[in-house]
Amino acid sequence: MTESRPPAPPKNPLLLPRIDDPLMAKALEGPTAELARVTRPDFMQNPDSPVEWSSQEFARMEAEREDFLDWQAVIGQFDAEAFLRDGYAVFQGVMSPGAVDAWTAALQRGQELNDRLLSADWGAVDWERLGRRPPTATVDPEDIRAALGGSQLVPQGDDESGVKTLRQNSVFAEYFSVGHVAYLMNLLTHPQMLDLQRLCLGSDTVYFDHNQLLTRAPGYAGGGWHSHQIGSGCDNAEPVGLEEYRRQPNINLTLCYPQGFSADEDGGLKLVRGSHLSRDPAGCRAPDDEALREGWMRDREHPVTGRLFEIERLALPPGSIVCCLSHAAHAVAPKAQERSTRWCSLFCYRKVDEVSGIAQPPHAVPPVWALKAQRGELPDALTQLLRPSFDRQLTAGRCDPCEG
Ligand SMILES: O=C(O)CCC(=O)C(=O)O
Ligand SMILES: [Fe+2]
Repeated sequence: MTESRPPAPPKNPLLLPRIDDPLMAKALEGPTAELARVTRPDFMQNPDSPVEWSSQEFARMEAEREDFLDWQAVIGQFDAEAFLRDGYAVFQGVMSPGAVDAWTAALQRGQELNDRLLSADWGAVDWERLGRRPPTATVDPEDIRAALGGSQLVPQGDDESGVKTLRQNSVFAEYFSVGHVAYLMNLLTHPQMLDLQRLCLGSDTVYFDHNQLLTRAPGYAGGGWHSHQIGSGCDNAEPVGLEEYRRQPNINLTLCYPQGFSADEDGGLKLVRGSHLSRDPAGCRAPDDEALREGWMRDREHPVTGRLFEIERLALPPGSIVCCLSHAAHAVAPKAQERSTRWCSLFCYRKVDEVSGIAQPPHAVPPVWALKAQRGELPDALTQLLRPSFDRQLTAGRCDPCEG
């Protein structure tokens, strides 16, 4: 076998100075409607998916839109100083009752679509029009079975079986779920969502970074401790003071739990106050609580309050949201077999680097959406949010979200 394994497709192809791969170049040349069609194979049975919407459908979405947050409750529970100092803010029960129901239904629908792709014959995908040769391997059926009903479970070491291609193009509904389910698309550009981002990031201009379904089904083994990079030279760097930290191109992980969760064996979120200030995504990793306490957390204290680092296991009522800065240490509790699925939607936005004025490229905008935005085919608010996925001036020539 002389053929090399296919690398993952580039993250932000429109930011590249040129595209060397002829198949990829061809996929990005044609009408966006054609590429959109390829990302929704017939077996998905989702003809109304937002990636195929016309401007009328976006207009209808905006006209019919209702508040999804009790804004007074949001403001009442938010303390900007504490958010910056602790790295996260918890908003309990702030969704409107209508939003709790609509959001839950939207996540169930997204999961159903994700499972549909998992169960399908990927030979029916038009790989060449997605910009690559058809895969030479398939995912082990046992791995497929184990991934059904949950998120982030399909193995994706390389792109031999095409998983990364399907992920980056949001053929999987769990990645860029807003492109599959109308209610989620409505939230992406919703004025209240953008106000929440401005409130947390302390910036009038905010950009989209990535969006996922985070479904944790009964039997989920739990997610280890980690934090996420923001790029721009701010990762794995020396700690800085609060004001300097605020000026970084921070990412606000907005974790939305329409049905909430309890603290024990329920797929709940765990966090460590003040851990973001260490700016250490490379070092801040552990498979479980014990390992984090014995390892990374040991002898570390909150640099502002002086309190020893502690693991906080959240318990949230329905309609709750957690906003968390990317560098904050977080993990997910296991989900016991007898409990019901934990539903969550992740919406991430970021600000520009206040010192350099540079916007970092996004972690995950599917090429078809970047292309639509670049060609002026989307509503203004959405084009603006997606601008760092195609505007080389704004990103100062950077292509990678984690570039320094
Ligand atoms: O499932 C969760 O609550 C958080 C997941 C997470 O940390 C991630 O997707 O990076
Ligand atoms: Fe995470």
